[in-house]
Amino acid sequence: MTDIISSLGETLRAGETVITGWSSLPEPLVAETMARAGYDAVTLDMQHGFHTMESVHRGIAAIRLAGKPAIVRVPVGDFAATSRALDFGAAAVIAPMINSYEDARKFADFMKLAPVGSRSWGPHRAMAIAGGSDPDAYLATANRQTLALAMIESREGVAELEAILGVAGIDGVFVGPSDLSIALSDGAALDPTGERVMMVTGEIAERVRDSGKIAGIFCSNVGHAGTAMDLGYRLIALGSDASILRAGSEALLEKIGR
Ligand code: 3PY
Ligand code: MG
Repeated sequence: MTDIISSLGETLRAGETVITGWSSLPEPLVAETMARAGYDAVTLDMQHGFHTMESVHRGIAAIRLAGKPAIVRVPVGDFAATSRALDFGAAAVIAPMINSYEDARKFADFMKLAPVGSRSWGPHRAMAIAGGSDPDAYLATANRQTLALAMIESREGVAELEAILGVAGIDGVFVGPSDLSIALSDGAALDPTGERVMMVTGEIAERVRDSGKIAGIFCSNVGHAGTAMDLGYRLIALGSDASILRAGSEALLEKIGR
């Protein structure tokens, strides 16, 4: 495989920061535009965004065309979709609501080829868009080069963090501050940058650092992203296509008095 697949893992493992755009609109040209605008990676969201397997496989190719790695967030519990995202050339997959050791094991099992997991063979598209066709090379490198990122966004997930991080085949975590804020407040508040969530976010970063794995997080604004980076997060999701389009449209219309 060429380094377009491997670069994301290597960059993050080297401690460098990766800023990913967040694509919820299921149009490959939008994801490609974000990649060309300068994001280090683009994440296609199948959980809350409108992406489907169809737009994911086209979106990955479009992001790759712009020379950037693609990340896919699958729907809750849809572990079969994780293998398909890898087959289509995703450099990393984010699985939401990983709340237990068992969830993490299942996720890793679908993400990793033997002997780590039991992912079924079929990365023909992934090899093609990486510009290679050497199955032996893919088999030898895919488990390390493609990343399984477990979302920590519940009380159970935080409590089980060490066990989740201990699963072979889990490369890191990705914090969901919105769900975490609802969980930590027992449903009283959606406050992704609140004091309580930020404290737990800091604790998670420390525990991930001790494990030697990768820490990522969804950030709601630039200030949040700066704090997350200071805490040690290296994969930072900042800015969704829909919100950028809306904010840009509003700013333009305001300038012309509308
Ligand atoms: C959360 O903040 O809960 C997320 O899942 C971010 O997308
Ligand atoms: Mg969430």
